[in-house]
Formats: sequence, structure tokens, C-alpha cells
Amino acid sequence: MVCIGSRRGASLARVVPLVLFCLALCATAGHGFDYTYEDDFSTDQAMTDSHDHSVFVTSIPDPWPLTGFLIYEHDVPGDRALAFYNGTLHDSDARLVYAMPLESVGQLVSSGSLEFDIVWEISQDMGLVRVWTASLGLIGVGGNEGHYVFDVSPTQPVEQLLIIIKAHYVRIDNLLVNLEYSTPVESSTWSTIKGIFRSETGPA
Ligand SMILES: [Ca+2]
Repeated sequence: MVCIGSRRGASLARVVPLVLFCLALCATAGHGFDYTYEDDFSTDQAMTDSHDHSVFVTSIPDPWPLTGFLIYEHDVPGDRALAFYNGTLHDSDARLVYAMPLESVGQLVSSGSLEFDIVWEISQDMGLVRVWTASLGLIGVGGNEGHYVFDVSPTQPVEQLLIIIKAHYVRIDNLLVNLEYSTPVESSTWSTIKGIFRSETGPA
């Protein structure tokens, strides 16, 4: 009996630091994101990465088109940003639509955020950005220069999160999408912890 108790005590002495280490890992994982997407618009990646978009043009069309359009333009410091222009039709803002993550990884998205900068209003007091998601509808509006953060978390976990940006007379830059999946890191880590504990404290 004494012998068994000592061995079990020794096992616990080995397990406790291990559990503490795993808990530390959980805490670290909780501060990260499962998926991150960035675009500083220095490349044309929005053309291929976006799920859907208005036409990209290289200069202001003449005559002005009926529907919205997108142009890569340089803001004041010379850094490239993406400019949104509306067409002449009613509600014809340029659109940029993302399905995130870009490639399904067999995980469900449970929460997410969208960030970007409005770096230059093309026309004072006329700039407008609106952001929708498939499950929430319209979730935010912006217009003035500044940094914007939108909570795009779906109402229930989805394989891909559809984010719709519609805007006119603004240039946006530094787009950032952060996602977290519904399979919690904590649950898989706890299974590992329980497995380790069983193997260390089980019958010899
Ligand atoms: Ca840029």
C-alpha cells in the first residue's frame, strides 16, 4: 500500500508541472487567431483572393460607368491603396466580397474581425464604406479617415464567412481579417492533458 501510494505521489509530482505547462499553452493559444488574412494592396491579390468584386480599372473611365469600379491608387505617402467609386446607377457602389478563409480547412468559423484603414477620402464628406456579412446583414459604416474594426462573427459557425464591402469615394488600405474556429483549442488540449494524466497515474 505504501509503495503504491509513493509511486502515485511521484507520478502526480511529474504530472502537475506538465498540466501547468499545458494550461500555459492554452492561455497562449487563446491570444492568437486560427486564421489571418492581410492585404496592403501593394499587389493585385484582391483580384484573385476576393470571392466577388466590381471591375478593376486602371484609370477613371470616360464616360463614367453605370456600375461601381475599383482602382489601385497611391495615397499621399505614395503607398498603394484601393479606391472605390460608384457608378451612375442608384446604389451602385463598388463592391469587394471575401469568403474567409480563402480555402476551407474543414473547420467552422465561430468568430472573426475585419479591419482596414480609410487612408484618403477622395471627396470630402462624400466617402462612405458599408460592411455586411451573410448572417448579420449590415454591421458597420465608415467614411472619415481612420482605422476601422468590425466584428464579423457569424450567428452560428460557418465553413466560410462571407464579408461584403461596398463603398464609394474612399481609398482603403491595410485590410486585415482574423478568424477563430469553433473547434476550441482548449477541448483538444484538455483531452491531451487527461490522456497524459491517465497514463501517468494509472495502474502500473
Ligand atoms: Ca498600402
